Amino acid sequence: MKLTVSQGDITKCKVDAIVNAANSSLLGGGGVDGAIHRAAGPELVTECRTLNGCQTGDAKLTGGYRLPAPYVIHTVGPVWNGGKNREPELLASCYRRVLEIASERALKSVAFPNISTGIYGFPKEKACTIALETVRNFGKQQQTSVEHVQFVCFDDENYRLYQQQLA
Ligand code: AR6
Repeated sequence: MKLTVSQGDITKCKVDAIVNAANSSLLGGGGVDGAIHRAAGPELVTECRTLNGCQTGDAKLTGGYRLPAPYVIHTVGPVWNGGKNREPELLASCYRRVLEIASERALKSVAFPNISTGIYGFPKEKACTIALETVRNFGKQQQTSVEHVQFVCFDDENYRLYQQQLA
């Protein structure tokens, strides 16, 4: 499994699935969630309404509609609340569940945003370490169709952290 980092807008990524940092309603919101829903078009929320939401740490797949990516895997990161409410464990679970679902669907390429590090306030450096460790371990331990995982950073701080920690 190859891991790469880039900076930009995840809605432009031509991969098998982009990941959405959603909330438990799966009905849209701000940040990357808002950008994905705007770019995918209204059919996305129509499909999301049939899913009955999603728990923190879990993930669900939909079509990508008007996005270049044919699928979106929506995951719900934890809200940072000091770190003693299982936030690290729940964030790791998001990355694992996405890769499990991608593997079930035989997908080869997945692009992740920096889950929970915006509106949900997870410290960026800790989140970066968890993301890279969890994805690397998954690649080593599980049989998976996923050959390429891209971390798409939006802000400069995350981009710098991912470049440092991946090196
Ligand atoms: N492409 C890639 N990354 C982006 C984009 C984009 N177009 N836009 C923002 N980011 P956030 P969260 C980055 O707040 O913290 C929503 O309202 C951003 O710089 O989108 O998991 C949901 O509905 C940050 O690094 O998600 C939830 O209610 C990262 O994406 C809540 O926000 C995540 O920031 C989820 O909060």
